[in-house]
Amino acid sequence: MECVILAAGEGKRMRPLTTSRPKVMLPLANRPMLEHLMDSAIKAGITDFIFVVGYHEEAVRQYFGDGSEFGASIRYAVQRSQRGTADALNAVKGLVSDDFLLLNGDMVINSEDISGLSGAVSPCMAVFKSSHPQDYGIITTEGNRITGIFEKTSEPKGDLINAGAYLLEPGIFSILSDLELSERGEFELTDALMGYVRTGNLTIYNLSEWSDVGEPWNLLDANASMLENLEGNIEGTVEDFVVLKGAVSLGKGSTIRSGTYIEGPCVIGDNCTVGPHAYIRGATSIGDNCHVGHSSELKNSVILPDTKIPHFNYIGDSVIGSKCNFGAGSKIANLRHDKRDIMAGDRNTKRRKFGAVVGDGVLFGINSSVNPGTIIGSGAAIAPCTLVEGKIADNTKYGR
Ligand code: TTP
Repeated sequence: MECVILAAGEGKRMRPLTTSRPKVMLPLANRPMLEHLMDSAIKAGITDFIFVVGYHEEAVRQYFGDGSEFGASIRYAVQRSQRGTADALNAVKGLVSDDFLLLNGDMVINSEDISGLSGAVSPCMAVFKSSHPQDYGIITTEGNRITGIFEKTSEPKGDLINAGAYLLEPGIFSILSDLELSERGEFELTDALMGYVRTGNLTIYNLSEWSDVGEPWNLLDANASMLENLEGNIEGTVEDFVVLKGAVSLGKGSTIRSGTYIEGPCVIGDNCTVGPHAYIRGATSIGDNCHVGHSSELKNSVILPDTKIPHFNYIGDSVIGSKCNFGAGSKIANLRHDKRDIMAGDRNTKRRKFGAVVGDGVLFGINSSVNPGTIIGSGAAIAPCTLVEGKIADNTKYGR
């Protein structure tokens, strides 16, 4: 069976992390989220993929190639402008001739569920019982048949959400061409499925676990869930007087220097230097070529490659882009004094602990302090001793 993965979206909610890369290439446990999804499908016995690419498509093509390095075969279809999920699926018209799986590229789903969904009767939608259905499109059912599909609303009619994974038949392509733009100006796959709903033909498959990765703070939960199964593996050098607790993975050419204390799960990429005297707490992923130096503490964070956190820094519950430099003593706070949920602009992260989202190439002057929920655009430069808060545009000089 072929598996179509939608990976063309712009990922606006993930900005600034998606300024220079597609959302599906953002790392969980140091590997692109799309690779984890493909791995789950491969474990379910699926080896033929069609990736629908568009926004920064070169990054996906370069990393995955024809799929042979991953034990898979990958073909590509291109969605030139991002006009919605139905439009993205339409890009594979003529490429599939039998029932096929369709997966959104920005989610975590396990291989047992992919296997179960691929064995269902098409057309079928994977659904997940959510404790916060108001954040998603939901469905109503009678038995295992879908009776309604509804957009996100503050008063959802149920708790079964559309998980963005389907088993479909090629007949769907004739429906796609007749769709009209939705209220938010997109061609929506859910509109295409309404015909099946009206005839009572669309069934559900209940997922055992699922998470979507649409907002920057979702990366922290998805990263932590990937690291739950981490097996410790040390390929680099660990100097004397280093304490490693829990699962720690260290890449080739990396060194953990004396006095460092790491509580896994923690994955450290290739060619990194950690310490002396650094403290890293789980669940943290540190990309290749990073430096975490003396008296720097990291906790529950995702750090993209080539970032330097060299002296007396604290970073908690944050997502940090690549090629950033933290001046000595610069820190990111992750908890409000009143312990309320951290807001990132007008978006509620629904987390009591959240630090910041930092784009690529951000430079922090010494002793700068970042408030919880701050979003710092790529290429921003923060002046020394500055209090940083709110949303900072790309390439801004912030502070005096
Ligand atoms: P969305 O999360 O709805 O859209 P997005 O990824 O562009 O993100 P944002 O809302 O933050 O801008 O997309 C769900 C999936 O569908 C995701 O895997 C990307 C994919 N997609 C496309 O391939 N093409 C599109 O035109 C859209 C809108 C989404």
